[in-house]
Amino acid sequence: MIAVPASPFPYALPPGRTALVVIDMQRDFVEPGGFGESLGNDVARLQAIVPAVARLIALFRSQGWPVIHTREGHDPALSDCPRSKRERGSPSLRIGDPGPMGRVLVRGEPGHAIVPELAPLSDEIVIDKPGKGSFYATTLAGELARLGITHLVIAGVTTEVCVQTTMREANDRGFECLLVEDATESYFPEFKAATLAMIRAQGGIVGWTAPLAALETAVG
Ligand code: C5J
Repeated sequence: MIAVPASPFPYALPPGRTALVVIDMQRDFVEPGGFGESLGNDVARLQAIVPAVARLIALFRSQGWPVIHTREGHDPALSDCPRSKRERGSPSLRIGDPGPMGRVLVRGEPGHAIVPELAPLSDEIVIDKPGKGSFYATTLAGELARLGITHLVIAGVTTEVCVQTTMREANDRGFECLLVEDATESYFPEFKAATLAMIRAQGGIVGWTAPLAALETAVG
């Protein structure tokens, strides 16, 4: 076990049973012209964490530990996109509409791709998900079982939406989860702060949080 200084208490990381899950670091959320911006958000905050996420991915690759990437999106016919999701609110572009990076949040379009700096290696697992949680309607649970994974280190965007939903889904399935504080981001700083606080409250009711440097030092 590797002891990682974390909140609310040290996180015991078992090498060989720990995977990194990088959530939705897609152009549609991180770059101008995509889904995130169509909802009225400033994507610059999310762009700023790309170097930290790259360091985290490099750490896992250097240890030979699994790196799993997720992508939120829908098939071109939008058959897996609930009407409620497409029609809610008044975005400048709706899911499936043509935008500067192709059809918004549709698989195979340029905007759906993971940003080039964090591109998955050919042998890394990529989970396509239609929802906010990474377990809903995906193969993630099966992949983790196949790999014998019990612990998840989590990064990506956005902290209070897909990251938190995934961490709660994982926690309910018995995974011990650590969220890397500076490798996750929200369009809303106050939502990020609140999410980190609620995850580690009540003795780590959803899991742990730690800065990237603490994990890097502990893993060595
Ligand atoms: C959102 C996500 N925020 N990846 N998706 O719609 O967090």
